[in-house]
Amino acid sequence: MTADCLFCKIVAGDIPATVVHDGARTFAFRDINPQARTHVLVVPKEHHEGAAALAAADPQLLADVITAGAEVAKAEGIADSGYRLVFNTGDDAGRTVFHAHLHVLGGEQLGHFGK
Ligand code: DGP
Repeated sequence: MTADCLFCKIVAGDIPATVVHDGARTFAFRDINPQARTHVLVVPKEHHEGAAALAAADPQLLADVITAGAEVAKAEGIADSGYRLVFNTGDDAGRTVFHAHLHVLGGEQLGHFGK
């Protein structure tokens, strides 16, 4: 756990959250400011700054985060209709929390870019 990291505190249970998955190395909870009908954040329990840092340090753990995202989507009932997995990176993406986290978004028709 890293002091002053919001998501480390949520994983530790020091800050309340609506937990939807508690695995060996991964953890998931509902986003406090949902951007879709279903919006869950999947995090590694260990602190890693972001997706690329996690990939470099522990590629298996990054794979575990993505697998947990797919399992959450299934448990939330959105696997068949489709969903989005997102890692925000940098200011233009509006990133605010510097503990790697995967957004699982779905439960409705999502806006599409490039069309
Ligand atoms: P990002 O923009 O990718 O850094 O996403 C951070 C997300 O974290 C954002 O969608 C809102 C969510 N969030 C921020 N603070 C809290 C909190 O205290 N609890 C929960 N459940 N989610 C939070």
